Amino acid sequence: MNNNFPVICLEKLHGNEREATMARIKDACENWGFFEVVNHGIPHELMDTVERLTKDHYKQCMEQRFNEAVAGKTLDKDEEEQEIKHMDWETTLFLRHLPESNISELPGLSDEYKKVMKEFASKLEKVAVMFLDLLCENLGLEKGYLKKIFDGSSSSKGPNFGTKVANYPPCPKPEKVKGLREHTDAGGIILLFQDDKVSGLQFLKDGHWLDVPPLPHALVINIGDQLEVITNGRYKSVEHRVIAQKNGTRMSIASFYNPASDAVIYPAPQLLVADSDDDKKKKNQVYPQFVFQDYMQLYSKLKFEAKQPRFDAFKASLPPPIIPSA
Ligand SMILES: O=C(O)CCC(=O)C(=O)O
Ligand SMILES: [Fe+2]
Repeated sequence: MNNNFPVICLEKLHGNEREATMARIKDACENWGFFEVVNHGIPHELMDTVERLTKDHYKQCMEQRFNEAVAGKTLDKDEEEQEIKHMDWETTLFLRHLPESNISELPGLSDEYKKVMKEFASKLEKVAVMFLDLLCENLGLEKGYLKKIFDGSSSSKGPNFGTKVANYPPCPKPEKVKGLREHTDAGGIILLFQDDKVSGLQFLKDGHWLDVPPLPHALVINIGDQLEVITNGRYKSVEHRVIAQKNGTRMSIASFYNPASDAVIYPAPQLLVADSDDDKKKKNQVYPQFVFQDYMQLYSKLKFEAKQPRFDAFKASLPPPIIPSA
């Protein structure tokens, strides 16, 4: 099933295979919504250190708490064989990088871990910003178009960028609880450094759940709801979930490069029908216009629901969108 899962070597963007590589990125964005990139420029040694320190932190600060607070209680208490739908079998730690870092204020992290995560985040930020321009190129949007939307207004604090460090502990009854329930990601572009041995991440393609194969030192990239709106549905944010595993703890470090809180999100006029007739353009605009922080407020309540009602809520609550002329 997974034989064709896109794995793209970014080094080839610098040589005579650039065109073919751009075409692979286009196919991955249009037809998969999930893909892996290798040779992305982030040093493997740095990734190895991130992995080692993340696993150390989990062992020291998270594992016991999870076992006491969650593991022992939830599964044993409920003798019925029904799936538990109100929780996820994971431990999480959230780091914010932009608009300003909160890493130095977080308790329980060693100075070395803080320093390494800051360095990793600054490298991931560069990859995310580079990707926004690669997407522009593939979409026929001018260079910088997406970044400018993500930057927000002139008085804005700029894009939001954060990392969710998760560990999915082994689960004795994976049929009863998900590592992480099915959802799409709210934001822009997501870069994930996942465990190279313990799998579990799946995404939906053509009605089937497919595994995202573990691949050492790769970054998994996926598209969030905001890029679906801006591309007027040309790229889709794809449903994904994590299956809890009986054996092994799975590390996952997901970094979310999102628009500024005050960014106005709307389909790029260039991606609506190339027709001078304004009525036709409006008809072709299947996504609404909204302010990113309003979307996030709704998402925080409806993360595990289908995305369409979220988009519809903005269609219903706002006056007809203003479509700037192309
Ligand atoms: O842990 C993973 O592999 C995915 C995490 C994820 O989808 C999320 O946090 O939104
Ligand atoms: Fe996600």
